[in-house]
Amino acid sequence: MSLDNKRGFTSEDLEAAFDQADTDRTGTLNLEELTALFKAMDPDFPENDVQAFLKYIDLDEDGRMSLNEFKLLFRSCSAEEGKILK
Ligand SMILES: [Ca+2]
Repeated sequence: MSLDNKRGFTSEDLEAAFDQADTDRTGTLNLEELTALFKAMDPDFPENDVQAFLKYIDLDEDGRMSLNEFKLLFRSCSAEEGKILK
């Protein structure tokens, strides 16, 4: 996967992170779980941004992030950052 050499997020890393964030074991991340995940990575991460992320990536609009949506989020992030950095 092309992701590996960019940010160091492998598919397995993302699955592990997702798994850890899914504290109630529903297989999806709700806003609360997502907020906790982002805060764990960056304590100053604005909650509004978490909401915006969720809205952006939540294609089926059920208010939860699936593992696939989660992976898409990190993929689109690193792709965009790659563009900006170049
Ligand atoms: Ca959950």
